[in-house]
Amino acid sequence: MKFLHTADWHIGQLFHEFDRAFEHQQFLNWLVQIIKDQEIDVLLISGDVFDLSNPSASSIKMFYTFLNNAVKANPEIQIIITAGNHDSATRLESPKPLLESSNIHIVGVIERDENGLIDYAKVIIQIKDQSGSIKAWCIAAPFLRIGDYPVIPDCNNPYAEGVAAFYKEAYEHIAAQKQAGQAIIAMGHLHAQQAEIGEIDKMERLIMGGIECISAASFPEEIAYVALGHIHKAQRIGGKEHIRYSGSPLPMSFSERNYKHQVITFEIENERVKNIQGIEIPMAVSVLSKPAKHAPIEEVIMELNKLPDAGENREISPYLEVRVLEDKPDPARRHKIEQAIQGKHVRLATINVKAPTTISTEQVNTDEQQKLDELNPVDVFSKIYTYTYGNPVPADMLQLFNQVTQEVAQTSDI
Ligand SMILES: [Mn+2]
Repeated sequence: MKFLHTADWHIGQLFHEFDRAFEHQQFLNWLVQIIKDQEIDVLLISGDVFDLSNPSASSIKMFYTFLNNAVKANPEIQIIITAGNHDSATRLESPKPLLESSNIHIVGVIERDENGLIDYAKVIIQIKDQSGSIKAWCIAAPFLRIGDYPVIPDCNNPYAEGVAAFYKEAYEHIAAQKQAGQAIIAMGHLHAQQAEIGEIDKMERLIMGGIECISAASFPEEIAYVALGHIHKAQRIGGKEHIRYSGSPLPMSFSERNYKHQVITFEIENERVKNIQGIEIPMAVSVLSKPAKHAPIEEVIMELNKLPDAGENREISPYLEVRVLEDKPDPARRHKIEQAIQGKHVRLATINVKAPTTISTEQVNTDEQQKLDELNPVDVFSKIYTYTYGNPVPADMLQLFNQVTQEVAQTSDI
């Protein structure tokens, strides 16, 4: 039985204001072809199908069209979809009644029974072969929020220990009814310990309040494969081949430009996993950072001039991050860059400005801890300038700033 594991599609994501519908469509077309060519029996999507909890009509349509095409590519396919932290658990689940009769399962919400206990039967999906006999069981866990996992009394880490207990109890629920020769697999949308993370993942961690990481030991040993989502870099966890992040199909930030974006396929035979393989996803649109290292604007422009000319199709022009080294503000920076890339085969996504020498906030602040109302506007301006550019404000600029503050003061006196 052949499985395909993917996650973190983030359909509907804007890349620095650019709509990515074209890229998502290319990926989904490619995936349908892979399902067909590789004769995939089970497709696992481990969360963050959409980028927003209220996806647009066109994003939803794109997803359902994909499901329809995937089923056409292999009418016997089983599809298991879980909600990530970006998805609305209830909204993702809303077509469930319609899909119940098909082989498409969506798990967004953790339900409880009349006694208030977690209803594990609702997150456990039976995977059957063409003759209808059970070949494997899947713990289809979505992103778990407070209240979704068991409460462990007197523990140091309620989240990490609660999530571990969730997988253990779900596993026991299956173990009590499964027969020999049937495998158990699990899905999860979480931050695993020792996971290598990128810029966006760090941001998410801050947004989510830096909740604790889940150790690889939280998944019972008998689980044949753990299909994870949430971290965008494809990787295995805790040195274990069978506990993996598939990674996101599209780069979500410039820091992900060197990732090998992929989906994972594996086979289940009896209770074991075999032939775990990554299939690299062709990049419809690449992300470029120019120059390789931050450089003064003159050098940057020379580098940008070397870029190839644009072809017919703007949809496939690479996204460009321009890296500029600046020791003083340059109001014409954007204009110069836009001029240089006119007619070039790139789309300007962002300008990343850096000072040659950076000063930490502490260095600027330690001389004296002053209250904001003790500082005059010129002091605040000087401190921010020094912090940003690593050198003192030039005399002419300071004079102009003084002039402005005096004018403002005079106006407010009247
Ligand atoms: Mn996520």
